[in-house]
Amino acid sequence: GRSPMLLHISWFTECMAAREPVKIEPRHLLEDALETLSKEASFCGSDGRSLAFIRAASVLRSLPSTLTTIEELNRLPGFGEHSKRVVQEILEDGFSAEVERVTQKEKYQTMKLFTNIFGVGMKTANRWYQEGLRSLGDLRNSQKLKLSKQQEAGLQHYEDLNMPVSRAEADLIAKMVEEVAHSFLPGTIITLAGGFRRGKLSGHDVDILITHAQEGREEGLLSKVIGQLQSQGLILYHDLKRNSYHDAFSPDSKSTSNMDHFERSFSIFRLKVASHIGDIGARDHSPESSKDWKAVRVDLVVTPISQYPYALLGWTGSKHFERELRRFSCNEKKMVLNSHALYDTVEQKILAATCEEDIFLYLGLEYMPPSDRNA
Ligand code: 8DG
Ligand code: MN
Ligand code: MN
Repeated sequence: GRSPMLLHISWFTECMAAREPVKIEPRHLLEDALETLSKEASFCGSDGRSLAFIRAASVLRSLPSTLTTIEELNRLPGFGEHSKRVVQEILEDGFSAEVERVTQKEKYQTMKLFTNIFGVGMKTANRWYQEGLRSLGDLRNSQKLKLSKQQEAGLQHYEDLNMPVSRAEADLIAKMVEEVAHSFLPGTIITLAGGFRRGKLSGHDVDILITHAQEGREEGLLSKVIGQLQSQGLILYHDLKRNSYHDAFSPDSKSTSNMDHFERSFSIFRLKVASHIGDIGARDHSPESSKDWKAVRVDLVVTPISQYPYALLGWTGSKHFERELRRFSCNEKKMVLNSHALYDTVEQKILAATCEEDIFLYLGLEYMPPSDRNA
């Protein structure tokens, strides 16, 4: 018979095609509850448990309509006992005592606060928590704390960076990048990836792919683009990484690592906004509240055209979709998929692709448009 994953993906495609675009409140409640438990598990170092809750939330998200009875739940894949229990609780009582207990926990609240800082991962957040730090004020006032440049920027722009980025803002930033890129290299192709490519109306950052139809022309472009934007005062933070695929990614490395080897910059842009737009003015009454700009996280990724379809697939997400797809290719197809290539471990060769459709074809899957990848 067909593999569970293949069934899951095709079941998932059908559901996504049928779903309504509007989120219904109870479903939201269920997903949020499962996501809270997933976060809590990851804060405790239980990655397996965390993933189980993510899977369950993802299944709910892909349903065409709201779940109302526990019987419907029993017919769904991907639900463990714990997730079922929590969902049942919410369906019956309107809330889950366990979830409420978690959100009240000081450790949970602090870890959530700290890991929402750009540049702060679980390990750092946990260390700070153990050291007795509890608030952003604690971090800002601490004398002995050694922050990286990235964390400093993350802390400085915390409020802005935790405000959603709108589609209009994302388009504006893509346009800015495109104009500057074209001034250095006409024909540069700029693509908005990430959640916005999946049709989301807002996101936590802007993911931009940069390529050029002529292989190799894209090399060195990013530092020029960043330099130009910086001289215009549009960059608050950047961290340029050189590409490393020449040494690190080769057919015989057979790397299953999810780390990318593209030239890239995880940066913070200074985006001009009309001061009456958004809740900037409403947030407080300090002189800062009249500021006419907003800090926005931007991921810029440069890819040679030969790797572009893989980079596009990898950077469109969602994270959970990518994880499931990579697991599927590995387990069911004995192929290693990452943002650079697809490697057939049986034939021992890299499979070249000219578009995303090629990749789905190699994997024996029906093509899924980006809007179906919101798992
Ligand atoms: P959001 O920003 O609206 O919250 O959602 P998103 O756009 O789906 O999430 P994201 O965190 O911006 O990630 C977008 C995709 O980028 C995700 O599927 C994973 C992919 N990605 C890579 N490499 C890397 C990497 O090194 N870091 C991060 N953060 N994402 C990466 O392929
Ligand atoms: Mn994103
Ligand atoms: Mn991103």
